[in-house]
Amino acid sequence: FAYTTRRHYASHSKRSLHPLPNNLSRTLARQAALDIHPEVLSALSSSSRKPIVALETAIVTNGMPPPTNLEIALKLEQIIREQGAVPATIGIVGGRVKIGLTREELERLADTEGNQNLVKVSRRDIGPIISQRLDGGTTICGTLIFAHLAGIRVFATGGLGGVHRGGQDTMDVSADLHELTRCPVGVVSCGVKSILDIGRTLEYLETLGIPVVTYGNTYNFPAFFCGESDFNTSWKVNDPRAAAEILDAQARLGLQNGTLFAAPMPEQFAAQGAEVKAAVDQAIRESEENGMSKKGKEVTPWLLARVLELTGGKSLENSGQIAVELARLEEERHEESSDKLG
Ligand code: PSU
Ligand code: MN
Repeated sequence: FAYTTRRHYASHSKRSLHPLPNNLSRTLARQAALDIHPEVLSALSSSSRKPIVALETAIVTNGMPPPTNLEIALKLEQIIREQGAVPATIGIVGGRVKIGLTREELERLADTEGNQNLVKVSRRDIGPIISQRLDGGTTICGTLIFAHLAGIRVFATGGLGGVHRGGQDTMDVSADLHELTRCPVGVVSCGVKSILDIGRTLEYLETLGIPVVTYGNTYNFPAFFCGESDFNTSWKVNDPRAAAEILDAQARLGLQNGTLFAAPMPEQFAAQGAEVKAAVDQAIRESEENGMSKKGKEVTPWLLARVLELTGGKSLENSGQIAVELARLEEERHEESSDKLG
């Protein structure tokens, strides 16, 4: 108990002196190939602490063609800001990890000139891409790692990677799933990528001990933007406060796993959702028939653009609101413990 109390004091005094969160000491931050954008650094610091939402860049470098990728990345940041949170778009530029990208850096990753070789960065790629000073977009796996390193606890994205169809034979299972066991970050999404085996992905998440929570008034796990799936989750929350409380409860126990929040598409889009589903099914059939067809590659960008159109960035709004509530909870807790100590 004495230890806990001492630690409590220590983290208190650190809070006022230290601009960086506990996951990265000052010394390490100086030595690492890592830059935190001034706006994000200020949002992380105790004096001006603000809610932050991490965003990935694999969808910018590898998911969508220019200039749509740049437009969408900027739009996502804007939606986060409108919710009163600070966006931290994470990527790798010239072999340096960037937590929060400048406009120029984002443009470089969006490759509007079309002359770059951009890496899709998962955990396995981090050492090589940094040492070879390349540019790359971080997947959900890669983004989780750096968000956690910086102490960012909410992350907005479209679709989580998972078990691919036929994955029981090919063993094609995204590293996104395992990363959620080591990064205590809330991932707010529309579900998993539309090309996956949803049932097996949910089984895998259960085995890994990742809470899967439907964000809405249903237990149904959304089929990305194709409406309902045939699967239910064990938990649902209906508002940002309830979502933040889940993250907070886990954090207070020091649990290291992340949480997946999956928000179904708003009801008024259900009909369009069915249309999209038919298109996805057709695209998947085609790509299955002729291997990874050109059409198959183009379908993701089209779908991503479409989901934004259909949902109006709903999942982004949700994540912004959860980050705001989480910051509020932390503040309340901070005041509570100050009262107790004082
Ligand atoms: N969702 C999409 N398109 C994508 C991705 C997600 O609709 O390109 C990206 C995300 O960055 C996700 C990654 O983390 O794909 C997973 O890729 P893999 O299955 O190779 O791990
Ligand atoms: Mn894979």
